[in-house]
Amino acid sequence: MEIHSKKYGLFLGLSLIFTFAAGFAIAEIHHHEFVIEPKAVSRLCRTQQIMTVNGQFPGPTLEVHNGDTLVINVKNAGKYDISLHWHGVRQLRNPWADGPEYVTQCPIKPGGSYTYRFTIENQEGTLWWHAHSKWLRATVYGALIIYPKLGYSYPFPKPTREFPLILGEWWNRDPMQVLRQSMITGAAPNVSDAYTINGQPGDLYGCSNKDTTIFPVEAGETILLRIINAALNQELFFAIANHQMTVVEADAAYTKPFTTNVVMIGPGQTTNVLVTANQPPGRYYIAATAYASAPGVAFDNTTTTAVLEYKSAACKTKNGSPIKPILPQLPFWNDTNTANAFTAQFRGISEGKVPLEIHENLFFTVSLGLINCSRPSFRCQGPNNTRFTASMNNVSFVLPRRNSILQALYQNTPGVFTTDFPPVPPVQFDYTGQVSRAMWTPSRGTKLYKLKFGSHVQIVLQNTNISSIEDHPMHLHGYQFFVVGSGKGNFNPQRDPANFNLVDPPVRNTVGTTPGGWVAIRFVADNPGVWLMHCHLDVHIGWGLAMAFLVENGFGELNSIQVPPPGLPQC
Ligand SMILES: *[C@@H]1O[C@H](CO)[C@@H](O)[C@H](O)[C@H]1NC(C)=O
Ligand SMILES: *[C@@H]1O[C@H](CO)[C@@H](O)[C@H](O)[C@H]1NC(C)=O
Ligand SMILES: *[C@@H]1O[C@H](CO)[C@@H](O)[C@H](O)[C@H]1NC(C)=O
Ligand SMILES: *[C@@H]1O[C@H](CO)[C@@H](O)[C@H](O)[C@H]1NC(C)=O
Ligand SMILES: *[C@@H]1O[C@H](CO)[C@@H](O)[C@H](O)[C@H]1NC(C)=O
Ligand SMILES: *[C@@H]1O[C@H](CO)[C@@H](O)[C@H](O)[C@H]1NC(C)=O
Ligand SMILES: *[C@@H]1O[C@H](CO)[C@@H](O)[C@H](O)[C@H]1NC(C)=O
Ligand SMILES: [Cu+2]
Repeated sequence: MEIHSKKYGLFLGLSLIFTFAAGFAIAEIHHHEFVIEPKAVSRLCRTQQIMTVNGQFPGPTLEVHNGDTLVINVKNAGKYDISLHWHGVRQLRNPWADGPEYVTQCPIKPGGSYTYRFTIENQEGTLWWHAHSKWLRATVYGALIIYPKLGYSYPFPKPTREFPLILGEWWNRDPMQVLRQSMITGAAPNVSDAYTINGQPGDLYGCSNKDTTIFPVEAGETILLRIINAALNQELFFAIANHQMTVVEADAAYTKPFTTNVVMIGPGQTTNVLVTANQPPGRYYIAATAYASAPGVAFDNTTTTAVLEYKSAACKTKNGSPIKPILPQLPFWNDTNTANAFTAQFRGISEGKVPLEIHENLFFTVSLGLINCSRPSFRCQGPNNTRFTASMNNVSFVLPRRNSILQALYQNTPGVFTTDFPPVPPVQFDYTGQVSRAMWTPSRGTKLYKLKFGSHVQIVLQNTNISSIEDHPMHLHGYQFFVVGSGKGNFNPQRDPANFNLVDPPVRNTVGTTPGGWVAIRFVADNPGVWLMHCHLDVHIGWGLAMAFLVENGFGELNSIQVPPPGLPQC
């Protein structure tokens, strides 16, 4: 790996196969030009300008093998600052390529460019990439598919066909305007107008259906669907009429296979499922709709569809009208039991890898909140003249404005961040019970938590009932982690660890904190850098539901952050 990452610079501009000296594995370098540009697209019978990559929506699918290097030159021909994040890629010692604006880099200004260079090291499966600036990821996203190294195969029978299946969320407005309005008013932003599958809402929206996404299958074959939830603010239930799904991988980590009729997938998560076309040849809806865990909170209650279409099926009835596909049964929008039952089935294939001795025992609350206004005002249109906010351990995360955290760290620039993020909540309370209204307003800050290189970390993420109980899909940059336990109510440090799965827990990069419950994760802090941890509902990250880790360098160059790449944008 080291030889590789040092040498690829020599070959810039050439697209060639690079062979390791050892001669065993062949790693390829993939060069891509990504031009961020506005494009007029029509959905729900309206045409509007959206931000795209190379005019494509969804953006280009990147297909690589484990061990390959990507060199992606991003040119910003749009009107907004932007940065791109390679969601789930570990970026070992290379936080410079991670992407969240003001965290690991300054954004790419309109007219500017930045080349992301990174190598996939020991990861395979489905990941994705997306904008990590404000709400631009509403339309700037695409799949990142990592195949096993050449000569290696999946730990399940090879499917005859594979499809990326990206779930998205669509507004009949520029999403940046929707965000802007909510930032002015302090109220919750408008919910979306549609969900999409590979960019198309499907034909339940009372609009032209000719663009519905079709997944063609031969009767009898087994296909792989690489499901990605790229929705901005909504966890989703997903099902295929009359077809069972076998889950084999999630967040680029293989799982013990299990069969299910419904998938629950949070923004940021991916789930690979095998589907066997074992039904009478026909047309079957693939559908997704909201899993909305917060009682009384508005959400987009529509349903997006695509069609699983048997090639041998008749498309028209005898009189020429199209055959209406069968709709799958989807759970009710507040069906937390079904969501939890699905998630509980995950088992990893990571026997013997889970850290058992813990050096850093962290306990983080994840909360919404409200800021009181002294008097009614246009800027306080949250409930009872408030503004919405959110926090972890009662700190609402504030992005720096004048520098990125990583650049400030590297240049020793003071005043950009502090390293006093609390390891436990500053005040203990009944997290999931009735919380005194006086405690609903967090403090603000750009606080990081420092981790020693190589330390074994456990984090219990505790959901709270501040302002509302709601599932938060929590994403950690730069790492994959073991999900060792979860439960209802308040975490009990005496009783609950006894039930942890330390044998074959699932490995993920994004995990839900069940509404009114907790989830425990573990990882080894072997990747130095600044790594954001945040709720992947963009509405919540905007309110401050985030923190960041500063993982210190280990001993020697091989355990330290690489030097910054050329052309890193400055603020
Ligand atoms: C949000 O929804 C309200 C009510 O439907 C509407 O008046 C407003 O224009 C919408 N704002 C945006 C930015 O779409
Ligand atoms: C969705 O919400 C709207 C407005 O609240 C309501 O009129 C409609 O019946 C709901 N639709 C479904 C499918 O629940
Ligand atoms: C879900 O919502 C329905 C209708 O609003 C309600 O009757 C039901 O009790 C709710 N279920 C749960 C588990 O909250
Ligand atoms: C708003 O105020 C009303 C009346 O005082 C109260 O019943 C309600 O719970 C308050 N809502 C919130 C979110 O504070
Ligand atoms: C959560 O807090 C609300 C008040 O904001 C309260 O009505 C509700 O009972 C609480 N839920 C639980 C499980 O205690
Ligand atoms: C905000 O206002 C509510 C009453 O609406 C009050 O109960 C609460 O203590 C106030 N919070 C703060 C932090 O002042
Ligand atoms: C959060 O901090 C604020 C400001 O110090 C305080 O008023 C509030 O009670 C704290 N809330 C919690 C949940 O600790
Ligand atoms: Cu959240």
